[in-house]
Amino acid sequence: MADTIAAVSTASGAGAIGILRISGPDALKISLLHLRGIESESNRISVQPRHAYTLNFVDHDRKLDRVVVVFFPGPNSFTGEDLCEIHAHGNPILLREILECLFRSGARPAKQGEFTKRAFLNGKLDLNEAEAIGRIIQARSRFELELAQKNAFGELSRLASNLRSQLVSLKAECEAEIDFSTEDLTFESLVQRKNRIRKVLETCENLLKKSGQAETLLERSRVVLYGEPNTGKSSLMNLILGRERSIISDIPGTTRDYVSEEFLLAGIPIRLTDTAGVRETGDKVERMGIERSEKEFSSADVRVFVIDLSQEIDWGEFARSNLSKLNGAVIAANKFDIASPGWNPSAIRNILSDAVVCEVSCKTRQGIDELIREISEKLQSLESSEDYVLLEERNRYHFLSIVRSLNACLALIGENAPAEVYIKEIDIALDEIGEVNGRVDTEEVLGRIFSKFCVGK
Ligand SMILES: Nc1nc2c(ncn2[C@@H]2O[C@H](COP(=O)(O)OP(=O)(O)O)[C@@H](O)[C@H]2O)c(=O)[nH]1
Ligand SMILES: [Mg+2]
Repeated sequence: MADTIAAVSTASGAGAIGILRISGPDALKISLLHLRGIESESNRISVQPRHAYTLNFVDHDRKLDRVVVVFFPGPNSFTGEDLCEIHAHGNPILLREILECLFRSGARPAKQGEFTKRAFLNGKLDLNEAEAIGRIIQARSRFELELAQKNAFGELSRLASNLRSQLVSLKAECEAEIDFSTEDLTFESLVQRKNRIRKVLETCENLLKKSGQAETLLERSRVVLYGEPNTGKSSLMNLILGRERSIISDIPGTTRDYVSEEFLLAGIPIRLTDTAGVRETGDKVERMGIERSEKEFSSADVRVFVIDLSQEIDWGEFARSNLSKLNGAVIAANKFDIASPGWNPSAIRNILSDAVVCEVSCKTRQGIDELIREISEKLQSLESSEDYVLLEERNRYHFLSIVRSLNACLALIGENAPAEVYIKEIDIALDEIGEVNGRVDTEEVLGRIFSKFCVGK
């Protein structure tokens, strides 16, 4: 029989409210030892499930707080056990005192992820959903959150169940052949069998590929500002960042190495980089800086090419030297406030028909919001979560094993091996897909998964 655990479930630090959870067979009994105001007329305690009670929380006779208490009897609770939620004021010292009272009355401190682990053990969640909760709590970007939400709502589990039933019917078919067949399989049905194996194989390979791409996207996206000296790259850096980071000067060649800052742009974690202005120079240090700028720019996720509209630009020459760099970049046409009279955005659109050109002025701030919007749209198009599924390390391992055994299976069929032999590979694949949906029973694996959670989750 499980014991009763308790922890503060809201984030540490001060907040309007802080919530404690107590889960286990004595959750209600222990809570009631400290709650006053719930006695009915006959002095017998009757607590309605899922009803919010406003009560006093006491330590013996000392009143600690006015709290809201909700009781969720098992199995209809998050953990599947009797669970009590105490909503107190969110002062960490107060929450600690309430928690100490619960410990003194028989609860024990919950370990990391123990509430979610109990939910899993009681069949309230499968392992993918439990892992997804961990990611929802810790997601650092909207993209990561969306990926985690998909898994929390069972997308991966459904996919695994579907693959599992395909493998089960493949296995049944092979078994029937082993048990009953007096003659060999026809050529057509063997081709069909191979195709069905290939289909499962491709789904798994695709999943691994998509997950790999999602992992890359979870890294900070890199936005790089690039252009000739004095075009206003450092001014733009500071404006987008919202504070003075780069040195701005009318002396060309001021920024000699790139300068980076990490922050959230429209909810997306990025690293914004201001680079050394690109020009012909005899200065060795400046040349090194320019080489680094070129490298940063060519490998950026979103490239912002800054031009200075106050200069007369020979667009033919400009196109010849920069076409490959302009392709796919956001063009920040800066110093719009002092643009030369000949300026017209069509000058760029004639060179590059689908160019994204933003007329901006760092001096008047005109166009800056549109520029930021263009950059974040580019970032979002990188991160359309629809196309991606995220596999936690554990599942990546299982899907890799499935790919390995199904490839082995196909190779065996190719060598005319009998069904008795290659059915073993299908068995391995079936075991692995079972693990994806959480047929995990070793304490060690569970410990590893839930230890990534924080206490109270
Ligand atoms: N009039 C005007 N001047 C600007 C604008 N943006 C930057 N500058 C000026 O242009 C000079 C070079 O700016 P800076 O940001 O250091 O350019 P960088 O060399 O590309 O980093 C500075 O004197 C800025 O004040 C703008 O939009 N309008
Ligand atoms: Mg600069």
